[in-house]
Amino acid sequence: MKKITIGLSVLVLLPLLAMGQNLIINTTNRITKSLDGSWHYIVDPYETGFYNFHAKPYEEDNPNASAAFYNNFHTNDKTALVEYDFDKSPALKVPGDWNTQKTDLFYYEGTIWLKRSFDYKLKEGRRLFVYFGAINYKADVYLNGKKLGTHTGGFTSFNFEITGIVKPKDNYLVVKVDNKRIKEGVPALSTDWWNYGGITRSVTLVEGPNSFIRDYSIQLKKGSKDILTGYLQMDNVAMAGKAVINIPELKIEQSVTYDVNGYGSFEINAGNIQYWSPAQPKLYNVIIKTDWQKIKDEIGFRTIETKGADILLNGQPVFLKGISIHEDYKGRRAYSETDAVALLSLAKELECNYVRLAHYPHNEYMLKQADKMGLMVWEEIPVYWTIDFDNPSVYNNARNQLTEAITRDKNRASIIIWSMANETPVTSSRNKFITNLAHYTRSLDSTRLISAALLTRSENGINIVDDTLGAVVDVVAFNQYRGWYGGNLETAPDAKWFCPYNKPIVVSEFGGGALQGKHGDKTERWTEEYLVYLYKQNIAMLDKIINLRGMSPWILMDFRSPRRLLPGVQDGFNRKGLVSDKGIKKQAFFVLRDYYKRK
Ligand code: GCB
Repeated sequence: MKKITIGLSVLVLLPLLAMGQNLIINTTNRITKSLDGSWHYIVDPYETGFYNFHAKPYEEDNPNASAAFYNNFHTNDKTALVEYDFDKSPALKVPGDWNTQKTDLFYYEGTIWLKRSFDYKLKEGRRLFVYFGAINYKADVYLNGKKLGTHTGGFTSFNFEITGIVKPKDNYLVVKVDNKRIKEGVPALSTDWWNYGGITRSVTLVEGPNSFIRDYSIQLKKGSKDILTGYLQMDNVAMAGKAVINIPELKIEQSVTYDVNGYGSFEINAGNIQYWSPAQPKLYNVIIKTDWQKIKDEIGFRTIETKGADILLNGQPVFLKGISIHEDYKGRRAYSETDAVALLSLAKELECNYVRLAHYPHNEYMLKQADKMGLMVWEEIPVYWTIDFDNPSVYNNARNQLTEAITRDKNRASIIIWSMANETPVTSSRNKFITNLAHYTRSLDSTRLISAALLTRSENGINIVDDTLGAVVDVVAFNQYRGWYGGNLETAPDAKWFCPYNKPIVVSEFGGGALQGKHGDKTERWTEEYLVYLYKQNIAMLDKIINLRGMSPWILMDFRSPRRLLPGVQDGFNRKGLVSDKGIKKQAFFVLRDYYKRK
């Protein structure tokens, strides 16, 4: 623990934790240098480079120990004992999961250290940050032997300032990545997706002036057709000042005052806005200017609300023709803009206007592309199945992941729903946990809808959707697997449904498995014909739910899952994709596409 004294008060600092609050947004439109590429790595299952032989972390006991891997120790002294060497170790590509890059790391869950060196001339009066798109799951980050901080959570962005540490030459950035699954994690021990380890998204150096525009929010005001509202957040201002928001196409040039903390809120009468929608995904150039900086974004404006059973986009009822998507492309973690375009183009081919990005925040390319391509988005945090709902630190972890997701993505018109959780067991601690997350989300962003993928139950042959969280969310969503995990397909269209909430219903999952290319009778599991029949019968069934306002069947592409073991069929893949992991469409793809065309 460190202590620093400010004036008369003494602050006790916990070890540095990267939290959503200091996240720099829209990094792609800033002055940056990429640190992607080849990084040397050391596999360290015993965490030898972190703990001494009595299990004490070097950083507490002896931070300069040559044996601590973050010190990247080298010497010409031939008598010295040194038991590691990054530069003689093999390399991994960053971004990228380690599992699919090296066969011997396929099932690896534990610590791997990655190192990359770089040069950087930072001019006087400028500041520099290292920004990570995502690291799964826990990251300890060091520059030139100094600890920058720790980050927990595998799917959100974070950054650390390195202004005072970076040198013109030979910096070494060392990251200890640990993807061990833990009971107190979010997610916890069990998921139905691959626990890809590594620096799975880009690493970037972000440069800015001494005071800079760190964060901003610009959206249509709730309930208004033409008022833009939001805030600007400057970092490190000496006094109150002014910034300008410029939207040339709307002839907006509005001055915004920020206070001594760098915060300024605003409302702008925007006149005649062309709203963002799937039919016309209009984005406006938005420029924020101060004396020291100018930053550009492309932002769409739209309203999203519910009225009774309807979802209204820009005041008009809309049906969410969706598909669920994992951040998995052709059997590896997706990470690039090309991957994002490939996945979302398949959704467009399917005639979707909506995608559920399951089960965690996806990379930023997905959101920026969804904005451009006109796809509405459900974004989710990995509060999945059975996490430890009684543990306050688990709540703080989930809340922090939510903060980081909303901070990064709140200016994306495509996002219409924040989802709190997936298929969590109904208990009072879970209800409290998720209700608190929902209230918290509304306090950060009052303009979007809140949902969670719930479960149904059955009583006297009736399917009942009465999870108490239904009262908390704006959109009642549930997953159901009729004809796959149970339930008869033949009689599916006659199924009866009951939901006590007069709210829109979105079926967040249904589906079944098929091996692309396997054919047979519609009653034979794993055949394409079975999946076709399952889709037809499920669609016939769900279409009769009176409040149904959308669906996102499970799932666009076959994806890796260690739970899916059947040889010759699954081989480590969840086969519920409408497209195989090789990219080939199954017949059921066209069943759903035709339904969406008709709808
Ligand atoms: C679910 C889960 C999803 C699984 C899917 C399945 O209900 O939400 O993560 O992958 O079922 O295939 O069983």
